Amino acid sequence: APHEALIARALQTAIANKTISVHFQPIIRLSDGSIDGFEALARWRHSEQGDIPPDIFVPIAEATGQIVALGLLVLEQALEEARAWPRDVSLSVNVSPRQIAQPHHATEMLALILKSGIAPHRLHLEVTEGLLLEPDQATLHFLSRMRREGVSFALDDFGTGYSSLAYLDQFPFARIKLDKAFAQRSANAGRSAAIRKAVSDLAAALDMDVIAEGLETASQVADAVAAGCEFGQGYFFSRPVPAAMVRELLAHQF
Ligand code: G
Ligand code: G
Ligand code: MN
Ligand code: NA
Repeated sequence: APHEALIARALQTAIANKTISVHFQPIIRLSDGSIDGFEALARWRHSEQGDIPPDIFVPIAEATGQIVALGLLVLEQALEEARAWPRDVSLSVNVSPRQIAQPHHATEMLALILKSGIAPHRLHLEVTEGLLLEPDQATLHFLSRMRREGVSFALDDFGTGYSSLAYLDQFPFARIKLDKAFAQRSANAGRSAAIRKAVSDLAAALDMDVIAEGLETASQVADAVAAGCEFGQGYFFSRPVPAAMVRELLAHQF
């Protein structure tokens, strides 16, 4: 569509000029309300169009291949910000399957990590479904190389696709991010509670932690705790915030 072509062209400029910024949303340890880390989320404020949401520009960047440069830019900026955080605070960054399938992408990411001085074990790469559907050599190489360097992986939006269990069988994710759809109480509260509990038990059996996403209310937090989820994320704790506000969140905790 011509609209998408225009956005792709503007995005090219934004990436080149590094006018994409990064916001951060805390990931909370549900046992004590402390902050485990922050997920980096790309933000684009266009000089004329105003905020363009990632739901719009990320899929376009994926379609055009710009996601590779965009992903590296987001990683670089997020790592730069994380340098100011306490050393035990983790950083989660989203990566698209298209990035990972890129030859030499591991080398490029590792160069940024090294340059930042951030310990690789503090970094969690969030990947969504599609990644391991038909993994090619480049993808498998990326995953094993990054893991060897100490980087962790989280399976994002878990439960919304059709083959999530196959991914869990093929690759040792450290974390599962239970999609926000499962935070909402459905018409039958007992059923949604059973699903949360089953995912949490599955994760425990596979030695993975669960992050309950999209927690907006105290009762949703209570439900996640009851299911045995270690971590939570959502508007109840905080919306994604500009980098400058991370310090305040760390001072305040939950
Ligand atoms: O930021 P928001 O909460 O609106 O995110 C919307 C979608 O865009 C989510 O699916 C999120 O994973 C994705 N997204 C945000 N930032 C990035 C990014 O830096 N890289 C990738 N691949 N996806 C991102
Ligand atoms: O797909 P991914 O999980 O990477 O993206 C996170 C997305 O979820 C972002 O768009 C973020 O703004 C959004 N988000 C974070 N917390 C909440 C929440 O509590 N409720 C809803 N509806 N969306 C949330
Ligand atoms: Mn994510
Ligand atoms: Na998610």
